[in-house]
Amino acid sequence: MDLSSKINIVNLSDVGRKRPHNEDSTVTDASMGLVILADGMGGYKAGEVASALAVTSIQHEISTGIRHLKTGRVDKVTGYSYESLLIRDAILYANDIIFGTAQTDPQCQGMGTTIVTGLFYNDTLTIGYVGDSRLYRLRNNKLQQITKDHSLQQELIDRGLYTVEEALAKTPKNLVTRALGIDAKVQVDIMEEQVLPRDIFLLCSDGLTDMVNDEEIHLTLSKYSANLVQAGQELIRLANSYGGKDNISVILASIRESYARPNGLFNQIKNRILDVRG
Ligand SMILES: [Mn+2]
Repeated sequence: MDLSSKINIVNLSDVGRKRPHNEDSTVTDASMGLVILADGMGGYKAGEVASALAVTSIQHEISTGIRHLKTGRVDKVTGYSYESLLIRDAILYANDIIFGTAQTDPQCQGMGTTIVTGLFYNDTLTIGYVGDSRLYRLRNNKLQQITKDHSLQQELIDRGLYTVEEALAKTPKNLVTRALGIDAKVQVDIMEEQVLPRDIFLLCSDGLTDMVNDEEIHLTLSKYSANLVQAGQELIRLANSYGGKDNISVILASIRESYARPNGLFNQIKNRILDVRG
């Protein structure tokens, strides 16, 4: 199913005002409903290598894997859709590649990257992520952060040691507690969200969220909801106007209409028969 007429996707990345390179990488495929954003870290240009390896390998794994996927089915062990498992496995595979490269290439030693991967299918969005790049949703004029940062700040808040305000004031920014490529193993968080027409989703790197607060992101998305390119450009302009201390990447996806699978009932019955057969 080609989703490009149902979902409008925009992909923008900017080096910002202070950094010599852009170490973020983004990839989108409107037809497949695939959005991927990575924020690399590491020595001279190694961050770029890590984030690029992540987005290209994940795009490749998902676009090849989806052709053989039994859509509309749920894995009995994990309770996740097969699409979700494909995303998780693609991210784990990216971790293997980045970790392996970091071990063998001295210039890439210690490199790593965050990842947020989203796949739209059957009025659903599955998100797989590691690190502190985020996904937000604007629905009924409410902005909600869907992902939860894998960061020191967030952990201290979760453990009740700090309030949000205290954590922001007292702990260093950008200390991620999980990233791709750092270790042979990594834990990927998976979320499955129902999607409604007129929803707008935002994936972004911390170069946006460290500079522009949620309220201003909300105002900007609401104001430019009819023009995603303008919305993205305005977010990047704001981040740069507040200093642009880091690379800024923004992927926006707005839902024009339902993209439920055609012949939904037929597929449901068919899948139930397949389930009975095992
Ligand atoms: Mn960053």
